[in-house]
Amino acid sequence: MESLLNKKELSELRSAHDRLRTEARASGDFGNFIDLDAAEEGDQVINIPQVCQRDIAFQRLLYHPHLLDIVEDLIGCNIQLFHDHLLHKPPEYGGPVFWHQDNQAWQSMPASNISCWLTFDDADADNGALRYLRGSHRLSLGLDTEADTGRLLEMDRLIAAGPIDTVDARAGDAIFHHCLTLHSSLPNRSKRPRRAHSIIYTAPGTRYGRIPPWGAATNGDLLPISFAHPLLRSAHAGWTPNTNTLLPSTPSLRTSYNSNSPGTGITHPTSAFARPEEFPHRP
Ligand SMILES: O=C(O)CCC(=O)C(=O)O
Repeated sequence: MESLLNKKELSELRSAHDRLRTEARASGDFGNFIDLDAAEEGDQVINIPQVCQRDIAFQRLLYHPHLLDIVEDLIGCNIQLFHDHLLHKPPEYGGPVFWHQDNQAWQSMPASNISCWLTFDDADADNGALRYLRGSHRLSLGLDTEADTGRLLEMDRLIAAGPIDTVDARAGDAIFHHCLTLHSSLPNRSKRPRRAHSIIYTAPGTRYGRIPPWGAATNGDLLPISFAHPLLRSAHAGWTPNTNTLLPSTPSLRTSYNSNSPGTGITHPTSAFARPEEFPHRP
């Protein structure tokens, strides 16, 4: 969707993005989404989870009416936050994100989660645009992966067959994708940043093979409504959204999204490959 954000919203979100990245660098608590196979030394895709609990601008964004209207068309009028996260490809050192299917990690049942990827800078083939395998949300791709790489079996064959769409987006645009859609992103070799953010929505009542975004693995549990996973829109009479008070932080905020240590959960297929400590922090 073009121009989902206006100039004021964009400027507020850019400032919040910059502030949270500065803080994350200082604390060292951030993830790195890069594809190690394709990355060059120093490559980074900075990832910070649950920014909606770290800055009121990101919390308000969850309730953006245009955004929720689109999500309502896609998954219905009861909408719960699965999680959100900030994604940043620094100029020249922004690495690629490998092809993956989000639901490989979440195993949501029914598989209906929707991601809204918003960019705060123009994104194109030079600075890390997203790529999609057209129609892949309709493929019955299994969840079996290669033991050593974590990549989905069959994925490489499907991608080679295409067609692949590289989606250019202007600052303030939003792209929506289904949790079964195969997607990846190009490296940022330009001198421009690629500041982005993703919100993942779910319908209350969905069950998960793995609890998001940082709990232990589950066995088909529901996702309780909580500070970290609030209801964003509801058909229930009298329900009102919380757009003015920052939700209390939860212990999960101390954990990088990329962590794959026991008990913290892996929440994104790319996260298993993240080892930020191996990468120097470049200016
Ligand atoms: O921002 C990127 O480059 C990757 C985003 C992604 O994989 C996602 O939002 O699921």
